[in-house]
Amino acid sequence: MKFFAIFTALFLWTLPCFAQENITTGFDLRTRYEYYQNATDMNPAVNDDSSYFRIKGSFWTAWKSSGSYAAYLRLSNETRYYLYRYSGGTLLDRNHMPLNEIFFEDLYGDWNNIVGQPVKLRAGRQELRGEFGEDFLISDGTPEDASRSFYFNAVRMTANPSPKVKVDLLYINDPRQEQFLPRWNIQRNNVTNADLNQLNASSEQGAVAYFSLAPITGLKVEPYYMFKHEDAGAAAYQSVGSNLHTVGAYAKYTFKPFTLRGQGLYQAGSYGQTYRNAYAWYAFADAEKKDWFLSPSVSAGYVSLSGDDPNTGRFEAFNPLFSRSTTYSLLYFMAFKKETGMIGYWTNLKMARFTFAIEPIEKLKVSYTYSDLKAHQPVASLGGTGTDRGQLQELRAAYPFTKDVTSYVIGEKMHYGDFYQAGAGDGYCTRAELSVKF
Ligand SMILES: [Ca+2]
Ligand SMILES: [Ca+2]
Ligand SMILES: [Ca+2]
Repeated sequence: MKFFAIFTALFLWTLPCFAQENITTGFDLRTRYEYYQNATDMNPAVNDDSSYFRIKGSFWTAWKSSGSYAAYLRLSNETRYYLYRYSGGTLLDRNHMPLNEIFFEDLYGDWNNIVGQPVKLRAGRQELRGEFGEDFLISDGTPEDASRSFYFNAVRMTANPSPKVKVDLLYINDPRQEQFLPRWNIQRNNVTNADLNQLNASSEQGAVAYFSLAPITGLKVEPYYMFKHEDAGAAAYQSVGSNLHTVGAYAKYTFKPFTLRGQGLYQAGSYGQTYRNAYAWYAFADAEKKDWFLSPSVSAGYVSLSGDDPNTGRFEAFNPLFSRSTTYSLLYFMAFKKETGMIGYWTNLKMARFTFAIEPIEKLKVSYTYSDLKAHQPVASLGGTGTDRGQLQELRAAYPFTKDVTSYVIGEKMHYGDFYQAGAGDGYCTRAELSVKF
């Protein structure tokens, strides 16, 4: 509650400036159809399939003073209409549309040009997606609700001492369930009364120092330090408390038509009573020729995330920090629940990845991605004999009708390898989305 009190105070503090008010409002509608087959149990003999629509509506209002202050509020609801949903062979929902809660997706205040300096403060519930190093470590502050929301409860100070230097300092507080702001029409389990909108595996806090440097034309270098605390009480990889330090850097170098980009990091800290250390790195090369027939582009790269060696007392699994997200795959995002206790906990991975994209007609972008996934370490509980996670294929088409009306379709297939039990079969998923901004 202390955190809520602080950002409410900051918000209220900006209100006297309404004398020079400048208010804009809007409504966003996001509609999706999603289908998953054999995505969570890797067993074609057991039904874990689901088919459903997702309808998300958001009302927002933004206020800007003529001086240094601004504020933003966004209220959202996402409701699912299940055609059917199975888990472990049991039908959980059929032709069912439980109206979900209305929640604060964003509520923050800004103080720009603090005392005339190039320093900005943003306090409250806010988005951090797309801001830090290709979302590799910071993208979703609410991983347990997947893509319903992405917000962080955070205080962020950004300093721009020169055009080539930016420094961000962040404090993050993301509880397991909503604690800070009111909700309406809260959904609860009939039997256990548990809140059905869990936000995080367990409550988490973090502190980040992130430096964005542009030393020469075309080059970006972004070193960082991140601290993360995880409470105990979640499943598997977050069952005990953890304090984790991460040091690393992201770099990107563009020399048209090529781009080289990569990231490397080291993690160390505690995991319950044991020591944990881990690493991750990736490197990609991209090329695009906008002026060629069909505007082709290609991307190839490799991702390595350390896994826990079962023969040591230490815990060596890479922790994706605040980015348990669908960056690499909608379908395989689901697979980590069985392995780590949490969806989207990308870890213990060696992945070679290749993407080819074209624009067959103006604005329509079609891409194909092939990924070969392996594990550093076998995981005995999955019942496999090896470290071949499998081969993942993704076909995607995106078409913006206008700036405010956008659409895309994704289809994915995963052929599971010997990292899983014999006869694990294939997994499939589809998503079609239409978004409208009013
Ligand atoms: Ca299945
Ligand atoms: Ca989320
Ligand atoms: Ca170990």
